[in-house]
Amino acid sequence: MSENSAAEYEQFGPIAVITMNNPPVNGLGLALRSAIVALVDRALADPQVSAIVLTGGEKIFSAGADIREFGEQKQASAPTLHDVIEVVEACSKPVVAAIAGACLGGGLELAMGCHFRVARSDASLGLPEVKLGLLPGAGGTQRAPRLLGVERALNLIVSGEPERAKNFAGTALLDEVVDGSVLDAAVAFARSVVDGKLAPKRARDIKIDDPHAEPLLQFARTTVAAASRQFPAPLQCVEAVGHAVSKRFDEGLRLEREIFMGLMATPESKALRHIFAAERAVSKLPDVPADTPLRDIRRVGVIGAGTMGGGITMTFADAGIPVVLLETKQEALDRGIENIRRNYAASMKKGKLTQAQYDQRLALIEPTLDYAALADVDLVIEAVFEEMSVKREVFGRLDAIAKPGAILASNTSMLDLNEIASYTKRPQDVIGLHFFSPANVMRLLEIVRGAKTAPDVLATCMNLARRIRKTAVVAGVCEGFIGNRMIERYGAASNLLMAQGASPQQVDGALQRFGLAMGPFRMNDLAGLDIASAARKRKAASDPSSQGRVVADVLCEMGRLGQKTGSGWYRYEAGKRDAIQDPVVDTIIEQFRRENGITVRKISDQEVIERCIYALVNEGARILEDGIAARASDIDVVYLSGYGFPRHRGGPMLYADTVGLPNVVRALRRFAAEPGAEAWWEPAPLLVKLAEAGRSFN
Ligand code: T1G
Repeated sequence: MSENSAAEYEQFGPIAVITMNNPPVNGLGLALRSAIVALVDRALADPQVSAIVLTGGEKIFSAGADIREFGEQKQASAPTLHDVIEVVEACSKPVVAAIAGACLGGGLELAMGCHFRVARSDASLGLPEVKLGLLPGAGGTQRAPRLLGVERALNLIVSGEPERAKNFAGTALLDEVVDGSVLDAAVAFARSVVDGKLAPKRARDIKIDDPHAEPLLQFARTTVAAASRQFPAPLQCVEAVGHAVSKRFDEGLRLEREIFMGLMATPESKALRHIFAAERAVSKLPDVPADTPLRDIRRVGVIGAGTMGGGITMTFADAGIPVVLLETKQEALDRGIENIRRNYAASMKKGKLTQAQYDQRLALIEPTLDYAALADVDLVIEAVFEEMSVKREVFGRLDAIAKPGAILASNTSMLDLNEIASYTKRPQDVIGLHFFSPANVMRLLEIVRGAKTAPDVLATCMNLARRIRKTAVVAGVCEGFIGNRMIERYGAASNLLMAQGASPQQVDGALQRFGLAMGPFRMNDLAGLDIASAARKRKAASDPSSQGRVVADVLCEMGRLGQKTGSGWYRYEAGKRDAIQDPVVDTIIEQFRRENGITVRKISDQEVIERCIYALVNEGARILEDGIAARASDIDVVYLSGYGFPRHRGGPMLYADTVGLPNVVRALRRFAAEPGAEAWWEPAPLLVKLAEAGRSFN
């Protein structure tokens, strides 16, 4: 066998086997592309070789183009993926793809360029480019319709969802679907091609003759356009498939390439590629080696059966992890269990859960009033009242009861984790696991590392987050960690805009058009105005310089706490969630402006966006300066998975990069220069430094 760094060559009689070898996923980077071409040429030049098998081995074929090359010269350097596929397809000797594991994007396009394809039944075949804001740019939109028919090709390309190889059995996409070694099967298949003197079959030669093609495409255009307003790629996918139907192959290929290059340059694709990389970077902790040994988490304890404790309990039960749920009073415990039961019953009613899954989850939950029941759990998460005296009592008891090596976690959203850790003799085992309500639904989990949290505790919780299907971001200890610390500035900015002349519905409307799932005032009504009001009062008691009485306090005093009381910033019809403008609130706002001598001014939607989003970005820069977040893209992940930030903008920090940091700095300086402006409008030093150096956050 001859070793080439990115691919290997081996001969079995008249069959040459080329095995791609570019860990971790055989990304089709320049080195691998060059190796494949060189080894196909070697097989062509060898008269002993009658056929070629191209494979990635028994674990993975290829995850497609090497995303790390995107935007770099390498991506366009010859041999491009197009060149490689052309070499394979034009090869005079039959080329058989042997597919196991992931065969995605450019990987499947390469396989479709081969003359025959043999796949293991459980292999995963897909064209996920649309999830990166792209389309299959190496012939996928032209070959897939020829091999699968227009309808199946459209579904595969527009959904971006992979399917098991067995689903393609009997189509021209796969010549054989096997169990066991796909390499043995492919070599045997190649021999049969040689013995049978079968000519190489080329997808490009298949004519599409589907009378339903046009109506299908028309239907796809309408449905896709409606479903993907903020993303150009899905509709372009349909157009490219349309070219496969109406144009000659090479013309269709050219048009596909044109569309692909256009999509590569869109901000939406840059945002989605950024998110792809960001969601993988979060688990990399500079000072925690990837091979840090993990503690075994087999059984978990949750203290507190309220909304958060119940949601956290469900999160572990959903992941099949046994949970001991502790409360201090029987009726609180019963209420907590009843809420969990009701939530699962509702999921069952919606068909999201079977009766068996319902029973299995409830069987995993052990309610108790006795701390001793936590003696042998591997991790305890407290979700008790947000009061330091209560945390102190709980952690003192945990320290005495929990077994050595158990991880003690607090779900606190605002309190100082280092102080909490100091109430135990094992601060190295203490960590923050900040879930977002409802905990069994929200993907975001902020993992708060204390000054003394041990690296293996951190690594264990990062790994656990994957098991409970959470997107975990590590935060340092500060008030509000990452998400809530930034949302506080965003809320203050929206309140300032409202006080100075923008109505709550103007602020919400502008931000919702920007792409936020919900504007700040509607979000306040959903969360409840009393929570923030109580936090403000607590802060004012200890820090007289903090923000004074605001309109929300007036609304609270009137009992307008938000959706839960039928009115807050908006009015709500019984049982409905539609936010209806309420003239009572307009009067209160006008009165507040008069009492505070505020001159009302006309405010543009652009200013609403700039003030609210740049307030987030500026605080994000400070969070980076303070070392609370390891990287800017972590902050983006927090906002995308926990605060409904629009994915087509990639997160607040990427959005700032897209706007251009000098423009962000200029706007912040304008806001800071206004009479009476809060000091935090001053652009953060890091932001200024990057802007002046012509650099970006990411
Ligand atoms: N290129 C480079 N690296 C990749 C990669 C890729 N395509 N896919 C994954 N990785 C890295 C990833 O960053 C991580 O790195 C490691 O592999 C494990 O990934 C012309 C242009 C294959 C199903 O969109 O869906 O082809 O963190 O954590 O959960 O038409 O990765 O270890 O340093 O996700 O087991 C189209 C994307 C490309 C497939 C494996 N292909 N990848 O999932 O591991 S565009 C995709 C995935 C294209 C052509 C176009 C998944 C996976 P690190 P992971 P996983």
